[in-house]
Amino acid sequence: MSVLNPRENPHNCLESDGYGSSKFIYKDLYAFLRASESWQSPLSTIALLDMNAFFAQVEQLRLGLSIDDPVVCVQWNMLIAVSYAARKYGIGRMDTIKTAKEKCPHVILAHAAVFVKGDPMWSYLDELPNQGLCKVSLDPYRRESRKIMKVLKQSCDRIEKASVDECFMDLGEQIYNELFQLFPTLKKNQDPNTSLPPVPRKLPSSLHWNGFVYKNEKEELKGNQKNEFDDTFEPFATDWDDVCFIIGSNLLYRLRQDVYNNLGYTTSGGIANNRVVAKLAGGFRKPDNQTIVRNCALEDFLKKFELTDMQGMGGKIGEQIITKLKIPKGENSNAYIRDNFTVQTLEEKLKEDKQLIQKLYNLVRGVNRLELSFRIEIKSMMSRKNFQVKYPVQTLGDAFDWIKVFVGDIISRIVELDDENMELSPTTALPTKRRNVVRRPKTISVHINLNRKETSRQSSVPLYTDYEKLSKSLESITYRLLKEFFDQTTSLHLKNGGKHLKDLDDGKKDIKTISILPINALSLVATNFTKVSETSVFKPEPGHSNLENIRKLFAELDQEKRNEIKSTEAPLTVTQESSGSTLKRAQTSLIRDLFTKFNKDQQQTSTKSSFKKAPKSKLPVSDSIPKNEPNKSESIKDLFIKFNESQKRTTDSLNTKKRKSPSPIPTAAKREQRVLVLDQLLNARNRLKVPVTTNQPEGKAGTENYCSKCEKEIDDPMEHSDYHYALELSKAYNG
Ligand code: DCP
Ligand code: CA
Ligand code: CA
Repeated sequence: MSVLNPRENPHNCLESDGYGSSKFIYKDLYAFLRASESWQSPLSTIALLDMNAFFAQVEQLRLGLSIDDPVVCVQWNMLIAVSYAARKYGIGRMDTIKTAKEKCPHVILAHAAVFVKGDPMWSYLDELPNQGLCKVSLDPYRRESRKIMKVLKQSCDRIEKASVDECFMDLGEQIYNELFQLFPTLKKNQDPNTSLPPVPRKLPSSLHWNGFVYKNEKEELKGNQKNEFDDTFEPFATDWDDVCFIIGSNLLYRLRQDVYNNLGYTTSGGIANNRVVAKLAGGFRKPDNQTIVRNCALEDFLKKFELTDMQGMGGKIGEQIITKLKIPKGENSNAYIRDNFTVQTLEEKLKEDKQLIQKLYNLVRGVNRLELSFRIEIKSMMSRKNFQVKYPVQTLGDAFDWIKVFVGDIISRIVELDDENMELSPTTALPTKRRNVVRRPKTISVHINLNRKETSRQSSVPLYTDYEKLSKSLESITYRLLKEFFDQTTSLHLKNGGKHLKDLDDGKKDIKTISILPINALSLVATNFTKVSETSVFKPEPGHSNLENIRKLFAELDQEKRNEIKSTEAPLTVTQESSGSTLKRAQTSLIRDLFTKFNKDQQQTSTKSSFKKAPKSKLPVSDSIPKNEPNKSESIKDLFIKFNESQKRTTDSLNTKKRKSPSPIPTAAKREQRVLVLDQLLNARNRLKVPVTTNQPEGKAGTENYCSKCEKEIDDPMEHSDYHYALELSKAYNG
């Protein structure tokens, strides 16, 4: 069922097929209680959730656009994600910017964020970035992906992140709990081998299928064949597996609603007894819908797909099997193999290993129970750039500029890794021993592609938990490796009269200007990840401020854009419902500074927060700011996040010239919300503010420049107060 346009459930009760006995036993239900057994149960209920046109949706929301705007996410001149609104014009991923514009002249092109050569922080550029001087950053999408996972983890802890935009969930445990609540005929503590009672004739009135229930052929023949996509089909529950799927379909729908209500993303979902079919089901009705493949429809559903669509059978391997088995053209490969081969005849024809034969035999029957993996095993991280002839990398400085980008890229992935390992949610799926663990690469290697030949140099790296120390250390080690490499190759000597680096480095000349033969590509690989220590990453380290980077990070708040906001919106006047004051420039700049500090924390320590459940609304949570004063439980972090979101959206939407619909809510209301949040922030700051001049020891009275907390003289009371504020904030933020 659609999250955007839900339909009312009929009020009549769903009926089961009769009073027949169940083919399941209590053991099948008890298996739900253990993650290691749940997926193996004949009742197993696995869901797949996949984001619709993911990167395009991220860009659509970032730019404050509506779901009806034809947004496409672009990388250079390629389309990497196409919104469903743009798909209506026939635009697909194979289009280029040019062909997309031909199909839809008002298509909205949103280029992915990029690292600009020399800058370790990614940013969104206002114009199409220069491929020679930029490298795409996928960090914004990974961040959104993490947010989505956090929302989902609040309700389901058996979750496997399968890619940046999809995950599998084992719904067994929640189904188990609901089953025993809803069906008094089910008794706990029964002998595991006892049969389950029959499914009651009338199901509890709360139970209805949610989504598109795939019909098997018999049902198809009975019903109206023309309506293949019949969303109102509510089949009988013939046994407990159907009941599990009914409950599962409601759980999945609620999860999809959570994602939409909290973050604004639409999704598609699938449910089946195993992950392979759940994945196929997830892609069956897109966007904003979900498909349920009951066990009685499994084989018929697979006829909609070919062998090569099945997990592990894509590409050559599937095609080879089809050829070897001589499957006639026009026949459905899954059905043909199922109907014409036994394990033995498959062995004879294919002569492949036994494991593959058994896998194939099961796959075409939709029997492929595979475990979900809840662990995050990072083996390596790579950041790479192929250089264009027009923008050669021909000095040590050029190479160093790209190293900075690679290190920035890898650090943001390490932040993400920490975030996942430090996930402190009580329902976290990570085994306890893997929680609170910081993992760092022990080895770094730089790969230099020179004259189309790839050479690498590697070194061990110190295991810093602190991001800034790690980043500086990665930069300097990689730079050293590069210098060593060039010093040992003719690349540098040829360009510098046969001289070595030590001859060229006379202390006068910046050695970064030293020429090298142009390199084709450069990459940095972090490997050998190892556990470092406990929660040290989250300790605030005010002494290691990284203001320069933060300023860059907030390039979006640059003067030009501020002016733009001011000219469009200033002054930020609070409307009647709020306090009635006008925000002074100083206040906004103070907030901005605090915000910068906050974001530094956020950037450096990442987040271990969980999302608050938003009021059920069609708007993303960031736009749904309550109109009353913040209560005590509303953390400063939340206020900052709201401010961040509202600020970002306005700034971004102001910079989107091509937008059709400005944002999901009117600008005036949004402005008012932002001002309200700013006020709340100011109040919050006042609550935390440190008394800088009180309780001075004797002799210090009257001095403004004394901090009682630190018991020392300070230079700038305002800044110092902000330093304490940042500490408090960090405490509040880190719990
Ligand atoms: N992606 C990419 N290049 C590809 C495939 C995908 O950059 N060749 C990125 C962009 C997609 C995201 O991964 O938005 C998720 O990929 P999907 O295959 O799930 O496709 P979408 O989410 O874009 O669309 P759909 O709604 O069909 O799932
Ligand atoms: Ca997707
Ligand atoms: Ca996907």
